[in-house]
Amino acid sequence: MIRVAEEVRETLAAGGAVVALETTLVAHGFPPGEGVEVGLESERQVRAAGAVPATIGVLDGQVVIGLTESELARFGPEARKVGPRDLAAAAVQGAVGATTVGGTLAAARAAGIRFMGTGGLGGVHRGFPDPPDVSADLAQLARTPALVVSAGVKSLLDVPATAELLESLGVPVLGYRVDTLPLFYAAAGGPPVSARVESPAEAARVAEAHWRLGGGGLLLGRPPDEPLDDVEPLIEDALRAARAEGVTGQAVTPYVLAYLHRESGGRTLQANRALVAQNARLAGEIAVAAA
Ligand code: PSU
Ligand code: MN
Repeated sequence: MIRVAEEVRETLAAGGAVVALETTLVAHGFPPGEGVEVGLESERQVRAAGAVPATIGVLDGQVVIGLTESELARFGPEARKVGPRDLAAAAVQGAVGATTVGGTLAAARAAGIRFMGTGGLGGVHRGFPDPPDVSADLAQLARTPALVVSAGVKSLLDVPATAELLESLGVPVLGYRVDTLPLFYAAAGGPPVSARVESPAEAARVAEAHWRLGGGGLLLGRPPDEPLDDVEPLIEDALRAARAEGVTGQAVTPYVLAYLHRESGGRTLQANRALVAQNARLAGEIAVAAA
């Protein structure tokens, strides 16, 4: 049921550097067609760092670890959004399953991959909605020995609540050359990190030590190189629109991202593309340092 691409399998067997990449942002985080470009650019960044990319998704009854380019092209807006709980059903039912950070981590753990790059981690949604909405990314990260590089937590969430929950779950929140967790588009203003690291090698050493101590996942926040500091009012508009239209659950994040991409005249789209690539690059550098 799990298919690991030959290059990924051989690299892992030799103790080499492999970086897991997700497919939810490919299918649901960008306008149709553009997501695939973002996914391919992430793979190029991982390779430029000297590591092997393993883009993960569910296809033709299998959890595929290391999608080919033509397979990745099948992850469009009609793909199912697949968190940790959805992997098995998506595989058995032959769905095209775009894995979230949590879904990707669950599959990566099965293959022994320890590093991942993404845009922003999911977390606690704002306003404590009824029913409450907390991304499965958090629980899966807590139980998976892997380091995820992201631009922090997506700022459409309740970021302080998410940071508190990460602490409760025992997940180290590292800052890459910063003392506070980046806010996805914005670089500053987030909660303090639990430790700051200055280099890929230091991040790798902290992760290895955490795992030797029996720990699970770690989050490493890398601020975007060209942050946007004025998106918050638009985020509030987007969340209001989502509520007014009755958008809930798994649909909220894609709805809000699409709203922002549209209403910002493409500025958030450009920023999101860039930060995903930057995070993939850094995840590759850390995987190489660890190897
Ligand atoms: N990063 C992005 N765009 C995205 C995501 C991350 O730049 O679309 C996705 C990830 O797959 C993450 C998901 O796991 O958003 C969180 O969705 P939810 O809040 O429904 O768990
Ligand atoms: Mn949710």
